[in-house]
Amino acid sequence: MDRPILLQAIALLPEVDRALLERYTVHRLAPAGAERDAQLAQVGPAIDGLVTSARAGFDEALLARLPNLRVISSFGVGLDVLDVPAARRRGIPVGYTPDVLTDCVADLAFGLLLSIARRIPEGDRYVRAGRWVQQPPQAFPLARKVSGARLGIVGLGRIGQAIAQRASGFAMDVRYTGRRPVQGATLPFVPQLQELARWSDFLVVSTPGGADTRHLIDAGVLDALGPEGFLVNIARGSVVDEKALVAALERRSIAGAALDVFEHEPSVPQELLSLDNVVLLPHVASATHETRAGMGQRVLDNLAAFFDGQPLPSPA
Ligand code: 8YV
Repeated sequence: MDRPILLQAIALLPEVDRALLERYTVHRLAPAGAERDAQLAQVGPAIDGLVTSARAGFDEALLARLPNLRVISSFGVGLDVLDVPAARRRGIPVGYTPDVLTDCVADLAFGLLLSIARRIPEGDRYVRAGRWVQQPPQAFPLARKVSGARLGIVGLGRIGQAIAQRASGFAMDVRYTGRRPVQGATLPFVPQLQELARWSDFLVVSTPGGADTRHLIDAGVLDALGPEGFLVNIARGSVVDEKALVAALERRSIAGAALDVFEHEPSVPQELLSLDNVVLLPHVASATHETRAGMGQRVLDNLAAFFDGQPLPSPA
């Protein structure tokens, strides 16, 4: 059989890129503009498979340039920038990488929660700046206890459930909201997000992104969370109305926020950079050697299954 021809929208791990080259002929997608246009005019009709990611995604316009495309394999669990319905209309299966990143994302949610509650990055800055040894001494402020606190989870999917599991180790009282109660879940379901926010000491966002959840966390939810409440977001920046969040943090109408994701990555609002009651990370929830290797393997497995005539192990 001829080597299948792939279009690769984004560089993955070096070992995954090497594995792709071993089995396939790979074209790296050129930067948007005239160069990409020329590339797609030339190789578009020959492409069998598209390799992309939860960040690079794909849209209908790109699919239109790939008239013989047969499979798509995406690195990541998020589908918000992948036009899966457009692929479905053409009967093109889309593979993605759920499960393998659940633990790391849930771990980081907890890392963020502990960081903001216990002022860990703030304490680190305090020690480095020499304020601990300063004369007269400058007291480090007291923090918020995590064990036994109330945790509200917005979206009890795979990742939300893994966060709840970790919370049980901290003897936290956990409730959740979502579109509907999750079958088999024993945690209390709170239908109204604002009601959950009002109840919560920590509100963790673990919903998918996309149009359905855009600005779900708005000024009303933040008001309900209140001056003692903390927001943690490991989902998508789009789920939080960032302007409302900045306003709430500046007014101290919520206690703090710990964020791995932002509305317009990689740009982070200037106001957040100067606040002490926030912890900011550069979208790294899945970024460990182990998990990224697992995600890369899933990208390869989805492609290999397709070209071997098998169903995709992780179809979207
Ligand atoms: C990745 C993610 O950082 O899987 C996702 O949806 O957001 C992260 O795991 C990234 O999107 C991979 O490209």
